[in-house]
Amino acid sequence: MKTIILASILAVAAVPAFAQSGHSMSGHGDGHMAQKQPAVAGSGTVDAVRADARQVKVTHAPIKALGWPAMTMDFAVADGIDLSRVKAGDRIDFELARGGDGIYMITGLTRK
Ligand SMILES: [Cu+2]
Repeated sequence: MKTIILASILAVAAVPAFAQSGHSMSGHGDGHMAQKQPAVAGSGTVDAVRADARQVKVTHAPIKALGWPAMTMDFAVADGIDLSRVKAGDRIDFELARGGDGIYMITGLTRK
């Protein structure tokens, strides 16, 4: 009995690991991978900048491409975007793309 229980635990543990390695390869076509979507444009006003956390809080206009209404939310910001040049109150245009975790992050940012 002990052997069977151990074997089933190993099987459960092995499945996510296998799925992870599959996800690092492109083109497996199971439909939920969205990294290849084009970037989505948005605009809004910066409410807060947390450069150390690579995050900005933005009140953005509706983003029709995503079906998002206007709202205030936190975004992660891609490496390479200089947050020292962005401050609360700035009006910005930005681009969003999904990160590896599937969550939209800011991959392009320009002040108006
Ligand atoms: Cu939003």
